[in-house]
Amino acid sequence: MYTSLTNRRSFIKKMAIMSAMTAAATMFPGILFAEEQEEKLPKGGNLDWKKAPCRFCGVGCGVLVGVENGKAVAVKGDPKSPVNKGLCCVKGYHSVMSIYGKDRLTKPLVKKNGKYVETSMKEALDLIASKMKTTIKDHGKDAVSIYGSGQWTIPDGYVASKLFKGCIGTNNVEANARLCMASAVTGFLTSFGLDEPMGCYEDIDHADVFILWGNNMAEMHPVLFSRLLDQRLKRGVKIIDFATRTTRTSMAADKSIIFQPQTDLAVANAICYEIIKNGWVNKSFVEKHCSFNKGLTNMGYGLEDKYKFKDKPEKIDFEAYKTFLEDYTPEKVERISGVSAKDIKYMAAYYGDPNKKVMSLWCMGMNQHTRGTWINNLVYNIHLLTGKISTPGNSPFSLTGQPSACGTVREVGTLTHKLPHGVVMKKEHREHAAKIWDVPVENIDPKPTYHTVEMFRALDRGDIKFMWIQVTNPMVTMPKLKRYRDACKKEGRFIVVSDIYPTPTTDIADVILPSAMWIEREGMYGNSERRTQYFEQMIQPSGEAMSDTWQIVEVAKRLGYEKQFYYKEETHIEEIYNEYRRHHEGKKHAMAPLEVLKTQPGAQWPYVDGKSTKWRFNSEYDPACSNGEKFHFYGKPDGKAVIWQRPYEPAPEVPDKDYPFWLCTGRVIEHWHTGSMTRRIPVLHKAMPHAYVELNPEEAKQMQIRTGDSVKLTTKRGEIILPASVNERGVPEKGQVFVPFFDENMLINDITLDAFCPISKQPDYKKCSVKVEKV
Ligand code: MGD
Ligand code: MGD
Ligand code: SF4
Ligand code: MOS
Repeated sequence: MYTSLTNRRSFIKKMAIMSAMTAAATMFPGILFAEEQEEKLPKGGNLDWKKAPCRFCGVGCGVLVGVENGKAVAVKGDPKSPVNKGLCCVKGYHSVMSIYGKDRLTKPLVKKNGKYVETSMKEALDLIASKMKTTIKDHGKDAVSIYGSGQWTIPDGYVASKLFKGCIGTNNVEANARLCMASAVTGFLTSFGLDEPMGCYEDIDHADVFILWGNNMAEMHPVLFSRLLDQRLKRGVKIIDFATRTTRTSMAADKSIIFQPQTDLAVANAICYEIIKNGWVNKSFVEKHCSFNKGLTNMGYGLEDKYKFKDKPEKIDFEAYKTFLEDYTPEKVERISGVSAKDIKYMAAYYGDPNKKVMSLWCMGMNQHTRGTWINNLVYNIHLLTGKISTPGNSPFSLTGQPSACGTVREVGTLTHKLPHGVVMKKEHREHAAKIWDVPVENIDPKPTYHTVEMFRALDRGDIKFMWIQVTNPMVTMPKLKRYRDACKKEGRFIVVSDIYPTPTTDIADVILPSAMWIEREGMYGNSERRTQYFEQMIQPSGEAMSDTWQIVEVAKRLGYEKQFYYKEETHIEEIYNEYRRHHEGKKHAMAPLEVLKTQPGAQWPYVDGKSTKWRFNSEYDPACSNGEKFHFYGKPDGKAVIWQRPYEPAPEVPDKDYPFWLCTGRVIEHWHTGSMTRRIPVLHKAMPHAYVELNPEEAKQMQIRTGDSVKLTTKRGEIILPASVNERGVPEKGQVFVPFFDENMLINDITLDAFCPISKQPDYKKCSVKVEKV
């Protein structure tokens, strides 16, 4: 029933005997130990406060960490940070406690005859390098891979990309942000030709209306959400929560509008229909700054292996686009979406009102979507038609989740097709990277290999034999997990996992490397608003733990790349950052010098002439604009942003008579993703001790299910039993259920679907069909 993984099970058993914990408590390794630790933390005294960005979410709050006797013992919000202005959320305040869980990994472990044996760091790194060498020799360079994270620091991702893409010559570099931000990226690229938001958090201080497109900001971006609430107190702004379920965000909003899963596509088109019909189009803006495209449709859902898809954009004109929208009158869309025509018109009227500044915000509801690229495009369409973009308060804003999904994955380019500046497919981009990396340009392969889901499928097939996993826990977070767990365990695969705690992913590793966490090393993160932030090393790493950056450097040297990995241990972060900055030189993407990051609460790229850029594509703020107009979308060759004709298409798996409910998955405020860190923080663990399935109250009553009762969920991929939650944290609509994924003992991903957006390759964790039974 509740999954429990072998080697941790024995560890738990040992601890259970030692402290005579209850059966339930044994399911949470580490947590009780952190509690003991709490007692031991020094209290009061002379704290030395040092600044850092928060370890957790993509808001990127500035925090001050209190260090005493070599230990991080307290956290407060940095009042100087323009992001959070001194505030933090529960995760931020308790973040330092996640360093001190009793079962921190402190020594490398190597699997020998099915058992983990402690070794020295030197031996473990020697083994990894020799495994990589023989794998490359026997099976070619594309048999080795690295799977990283939006929680990698910038230097971690940079050296990973340099080693794999530049030196070894394989594009087998991916990161978990594929599961998270890929649709946001392809949305930006198709609409604007350049990634990342044009606006910034300061938009919050100027906007009159906030429309949230299926993100639960009160729980997932809490400090930013408090800035919205603060504006409501000060200026009476309106907050509209447009979502598929009722959450704490809906409860705090001025209006909650619920739509059926996937139909946001239809509603966005209906809003555009209304804008045109009512004459709310900003004609001069559209004529000067926009062009119209139509893409391919019926492009599948990436379920087939080796699925190849090529979009073929076709230019169209405004009239053709207008005709296409005739299918999306509010009355027609009401029937598909469940949103009343009145509510569609209500939202359209705010977007259309020239006297209201509107900020749209979104995150995983729109990105984890089998038409994720499309729905990103469609929300940009609304802002482009009305010209509400790139000015303070008028802002389509794609929120990121992880602290450095932008900084490390999108900007450093740790995805198969990417380079720090540009893409592997383009010769001039390869030449630029090769020059800085000091490698022959022929080393860089012009063909992308595998995106994340395909990378694990390649491991399953045996095309990939070696995988190094850093700062991510895929044996909890991959969709359709069982297939990929079985793949990792296959004969002839060699898996290295760098983590700070034992997890279901370290359970499948051949080598486990203990990593230095966050302020145990030096690094930088980049947040949602293009802000790069630096943190120094404040405390000593636990045991032999080594930073992820230096682990890669050590292996690179062993593989014979001493020339490229010339960095000195004492100064390597600075050397790497300075080298990295060279990739982004120029007005469109320049990164701030390290001295600036050290003294300021971060800087926003493009950082030009000693200044951060707050609003891109607007000549008043952005020095890269050069067309002599107020706006310049210089990411596209013609300087124009694209309005895309994209239809509504249903999800790949919809409820039917055998699996009559929608299953949505996501997060809760207390826990960070797989809970490996937050479940070791006693207060957070106590507040949210285990996963559950959220049911609609009326349906729960019909099925005679009450909170705490066991409920079996079955999809085409398997089944899982969870306790019910009725009228607690969130309330799903009829015909829908919701499960958070933080609990490694109740692996919801064993039953999710691995269908993805064929353009972004980002899986849709928000929708599949499920059977719900009381057991
Ligand atoms: P989720 O819980 O993943 O959160 O932040 P969010 O995206 O805000 O998303 C759930 C929402 O998806 C649901 O409430 C539902 O309304 C919406 N949804 C479902 N189906 C659809 C659909 O068809 N269309 C649309 N538009 N919406 C739909 C995620 C973010 O949170 C991320 S990516 C990360 S990496 C961070 N993780 C994280 C965490 O683990 N814990 C905490 N406390 N905060 C976090 N912040 C970040
Ligand atoms: P995390 O728990 O963040 O989850 O998924 P993951 O990245 O897999 O994993 C981070 C790991 O790094 C933890 O094991 C932690 O202990 C370890 N760690 C912490 N600090 C360090 C360090 O400094 N070095 C090293 N080496 N390790 C460290 C997140 C992913 O999940 C994301 S971003 C999304 S958006 C997806 N969302 C999602 C969903 O909405 N629903 C479902 N069902 N599944 C999902 N999976 C995806
Ligand atoms: Fe950290 Fe995000 Fe909370 Fe800010 S909102 S304190 S960045 S987890
Ligand atoms: Mo979730 S960044 O946005 O990885």
